[in-house]
Amino acid sequence: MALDRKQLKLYLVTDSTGKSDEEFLKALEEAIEGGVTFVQIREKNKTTAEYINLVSKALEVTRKHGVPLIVDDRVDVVLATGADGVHVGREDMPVETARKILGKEKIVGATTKTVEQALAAYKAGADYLGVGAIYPTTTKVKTVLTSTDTLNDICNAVPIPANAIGGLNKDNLGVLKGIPIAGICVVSAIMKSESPKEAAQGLIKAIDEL
Ligand code: TZP
Ligand code: MG
Repeated sequence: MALDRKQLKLYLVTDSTGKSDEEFLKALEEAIEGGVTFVQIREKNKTTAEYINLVSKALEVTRKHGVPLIVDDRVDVVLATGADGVHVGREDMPVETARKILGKEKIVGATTKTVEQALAAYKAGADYLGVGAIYPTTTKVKTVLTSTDTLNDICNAVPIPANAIGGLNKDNLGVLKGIPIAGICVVSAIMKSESPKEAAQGLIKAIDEL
């Protein structure tokens, strides 16, 4: 699947904690209706069987709306469900290996925190980069902060799109002004909201005002 940088404008990384599958799928659909353009399913506490089941159901929602859905880390779950690709972090499968297994039609995204890592991920076949955490996050404890200067340098160093991630919400995007990101990635700003649709709409508005 060829990835257009516009598709990365509002990138939702999911967290189904505290939600039944039905509640999760409803939140996902509402978020897409509110403007989410890209979805990464990220589950840390599911069995493989549960993960495959949830991704299969989520794909019905994302396909209906023409939004790509990729899976965090789990190349096996991508192969099992036919999802659109994978996102690999620093401790996950190397980009080159994921690309080799999934082929050129699938999306492979990578987390990078330095220009050197960004160039390596690009050369290894990544389609886009996630860069952060920009702010401290309550979602992922094991991450370090990345400065907006580094984010800017990464965007200018590689020809593939890069998104900012980490602690972002509609009221704190100002630090990203002028940096040529393709979009932002959020977890809590949408997943912890009472109304995922309104949360997504608010984020789109804030991105447009940058
Ligand atoms: N990678 C870097 S920060 C982060 C990930 C997956 C979590 C971002 O979550 P939130 O809730 O938007 O801060
Ligand atoms: Mg990971």
